[in-house]
Amino acid sequence: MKSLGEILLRKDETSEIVIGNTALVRAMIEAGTRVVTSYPGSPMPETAEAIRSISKEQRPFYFEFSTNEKVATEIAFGASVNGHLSTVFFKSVGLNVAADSFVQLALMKLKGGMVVVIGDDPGANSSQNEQDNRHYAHLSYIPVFEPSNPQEVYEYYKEAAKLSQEKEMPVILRLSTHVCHAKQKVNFSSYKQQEFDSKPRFSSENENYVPITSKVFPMKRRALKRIKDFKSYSNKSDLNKIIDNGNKDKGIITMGVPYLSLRDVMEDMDNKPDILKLGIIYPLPEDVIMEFLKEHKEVKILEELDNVLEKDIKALAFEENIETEIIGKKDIDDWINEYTPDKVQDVMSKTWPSLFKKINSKNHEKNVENRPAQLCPGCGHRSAFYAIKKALSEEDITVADIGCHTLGFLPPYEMGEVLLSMGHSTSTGTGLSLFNDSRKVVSFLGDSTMFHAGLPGIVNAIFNDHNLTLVIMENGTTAMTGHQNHPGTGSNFNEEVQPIPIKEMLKGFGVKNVYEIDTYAQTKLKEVMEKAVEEDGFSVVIATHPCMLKFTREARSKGAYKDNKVEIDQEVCHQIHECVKEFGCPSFSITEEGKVFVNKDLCIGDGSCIQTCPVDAIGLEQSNGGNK
Ligand SMILES: Cc1ncc(C[n+]2csc(CCOP(=O)(O)OP(=O)(O)O)c2C)c(N)n1
Ligand code: SF4
Ligand code: SF4
Repeated sequence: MKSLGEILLRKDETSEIVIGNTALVRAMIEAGTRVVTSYPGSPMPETAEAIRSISKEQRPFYFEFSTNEKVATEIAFGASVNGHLSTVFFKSVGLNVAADSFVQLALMKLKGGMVVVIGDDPGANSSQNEQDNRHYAHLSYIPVFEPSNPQEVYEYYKEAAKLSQEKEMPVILRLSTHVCHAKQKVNFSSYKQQEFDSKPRFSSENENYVPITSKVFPMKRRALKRIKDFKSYSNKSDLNKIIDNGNKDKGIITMGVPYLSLRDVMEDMDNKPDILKLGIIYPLPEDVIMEFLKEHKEVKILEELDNVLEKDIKALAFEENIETEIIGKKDIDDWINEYTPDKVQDVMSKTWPSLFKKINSKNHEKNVENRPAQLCPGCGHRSAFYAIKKALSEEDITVADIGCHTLGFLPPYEMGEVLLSMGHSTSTGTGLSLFNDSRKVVSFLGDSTMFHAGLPGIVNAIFNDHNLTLVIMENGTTAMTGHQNHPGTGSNFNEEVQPIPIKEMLKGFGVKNVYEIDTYAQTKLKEVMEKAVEEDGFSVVIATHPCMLKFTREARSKGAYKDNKVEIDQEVCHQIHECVKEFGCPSFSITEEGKVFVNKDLCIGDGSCIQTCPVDAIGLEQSNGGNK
């Protein structure tokens, strides 16, 4: 059996069952992409895993995880103006971080071409919002392609790359969670590996790359003209498809995942509406849309999240005096959550009740019980929250940030009462500390997030002499998105590098009170916290412990992890339940008689719970070679 790396590199025609994120990597290879950058975030991380499956020596392009999405975008931009086809990929909210540079891209002549792949997250499956990045298209004058399945991801990327190279402009490939993760047999073409050299191609002699003062206008004019010209491509493109069901009364204009769900919902219907499935959603194929509108009495615009298409199509119909009834979103619920088959059925039955009522009984989704998110057994963040909670008073204000440690806001810790965006916590905490003499402010920040967007807030707290305590939750990885390296870990995607030591860095910045302590040393951490919050000004506690999920996986794979378990000495246990109610390791549960029970399948035997028991009833299993 061939490895994923071998499949991705295979030069002849082949087909393989892959997820959208993997199909994307094959498309990058076939298109001759030269530089690829990213910052981790769902729904995109499997793209990097597929890239990792090809050894660095065999990888036909350069790849790196950059420190954040803006940096990643700028690197891809730089590579493109130097003549190399480049791609940056990141999650939905990553575009907000990249935006300051991203919105400039259309002004530039991108010699090598550049594809910006955005993983939107309708349903907020793993994001703090459901932002609809189609809005950025109008703002940035960048065309948007939207595939609905892995085969289309592969085809659309190649087409986007080709156009981007030809027209020397950026193109967005907008994916969404289910397109990234859906599995399908994808047909890959044969390809020839392109020859590259390292000859520098960048030249500012004949081209302006500095948009300042009046130089902005010709650049903007060119961006607008390119978008205008793109419309004729959009009108002719096969990426927009009509599914003619012979219904001249009713039609549906849709795209992406809603299209797939619609097909599912319409499977058993007799009088199916015609469908116009858009693959290019900006600039719209206006002629195709007008024709479709004219041919139908009523047209429903079926789109996930915001009414982006609806507004554009209604404006178009108004300008062209088209009398077709255009039906958009009916109520607020239509703006929320993924357009699964059940949701589409619901939305469509509000539009055409008689047509869609027949299938109302069809239950497309199985009800799966929601599993509450929780920190892993043995997670160092748990020990940190447990100890820090004991050091603070009820009055104190705690600010969360984004990462596994966000889960500290859940009971029993309830630490982290406000959350805005990645890296916000020091600055939000700073704002909370102003005109606030009686309540201490404590902000939490993950180590990866600190390098991503946390540093400006830290530098600001030093610069403006603010009064708060920052706890850096250092677990030596970007845990929440799948354990990617960051500048503090000592390796990047490709090789080992000098780690940036957080403590020394902060001291170098001029933070006077910096403490570093292993989170498993709970009593000591509590004391350090008590001291830090009493300091005047800005203090930092680096609460450090390796991510135990990563640590145990790696140690087990090397045969170097001793799988101990803890046990409860029922004769000693007073049923105080501190281990369950305050420490909250998921391995513990309480039986009906009040006895504490350890789930041995979950327990990793790290022993961080032992110190939480006031009567010393928890100990490592004797039979396993542990000791009390
Ligand atoms: C702008 C933005 N980019 C990416 C993400 C995805 N993301 C969520 S948490 C996280 C980093 C978590 O790492 P760290 O701060 O070290 O905390 P840990 O999960 O390791 O506790 C990332 C990259 C995001 N939410 N927002
Ligand atoms: S992945 Fe690591 S950091 Fe995240 S909860 Fe699990 S042990 Fe903790
Ligand atoms: S040793 Fe204690 S803290 Fe660690 S997993 Fe087992 S029960 Fe949980």
